[in-house]
Amino acid sequence: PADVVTFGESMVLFQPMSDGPLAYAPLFTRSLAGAESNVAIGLSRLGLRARWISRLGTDPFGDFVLATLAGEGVDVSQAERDTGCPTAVYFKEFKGYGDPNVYYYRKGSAVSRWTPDHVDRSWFEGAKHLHVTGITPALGPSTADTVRKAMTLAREMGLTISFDPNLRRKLWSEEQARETLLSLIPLCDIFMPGLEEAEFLVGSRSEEDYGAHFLTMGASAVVLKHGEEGSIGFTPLAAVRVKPHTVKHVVDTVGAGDAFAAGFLSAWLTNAGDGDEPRLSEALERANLMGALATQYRGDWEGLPKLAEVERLLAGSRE
Ligand code: KDG
Repeated sequence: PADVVTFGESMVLFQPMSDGPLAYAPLFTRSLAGAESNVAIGLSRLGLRARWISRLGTDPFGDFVLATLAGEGVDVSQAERDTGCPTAVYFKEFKGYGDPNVYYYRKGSAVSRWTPDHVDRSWFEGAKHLHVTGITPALGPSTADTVRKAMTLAREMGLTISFDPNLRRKLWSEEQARETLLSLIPLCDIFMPGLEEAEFLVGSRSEEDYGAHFLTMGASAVVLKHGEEGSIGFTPLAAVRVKPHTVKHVVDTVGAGDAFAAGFLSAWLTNAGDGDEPRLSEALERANLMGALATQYRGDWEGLPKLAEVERLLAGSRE
């Protein structure tokens, strides 16, 4: 059984050991990246059972991705291997300020070949919740339909669904991204955009208007990520703003949104009975902390805490 299922593409990540132009970086470390597997690792570290569904090449990088996720306690038993396509690769470029630049080598990857026919009931059996992102629909000719079918089937099977739009402008045109991401919102229960993504999707509005708008589109909870300003959650019964967990230095922002999602879901899914307001506050507090901790290390997920550390840090910040 799994508490949460995620599905999407994970890549081998190469990070230069020095800041500055990638063209002159001689040495790299190798790790793993992928929004959905980041969430799965975050959830696993927080004590939930996470299942990650994907496709990988039959290459050594595919072996590495599987071994790393399995080592983090994530159920990878349903990830498929494709003999004809490679595992995707991804490079970051650190400038010494701001968000890193990213370079993807994922065209023609095993995940880019996903079609709705691959979606299988066994993906969701025994699970309570599905988490998807707006990256997968951008990856191949039929990956958007694959995501749509997966969300529809998961819903039929009684799972709740969270959706992080994770807008990646390098992967598709603005028009395609806007249209596809908007079309998936009615299929989710929890919609979790960043403030800039909300603006990209429906134009500039107040935070309250974003909350109301996405609730009207069919979500039962909306979580707006406001980075260094914290986050705000909306349900039809409550609106809660939670201040950020502040950190002195930000090392690498990539992966912070996934850590935030893992923090939010870990609390939201395990605490159903308290009423919307305390439930939102608790989940947002944990989400803010996870997002902040993820920025403290190079790499998307290496710095994510285990449950005991989260509880210790949250208890400390309430004193
Ligand atoms: O959210 C972090 C992701 O952006 C990173 O792990 C790589 O999945 C990735 C993507 O497609 O950008």
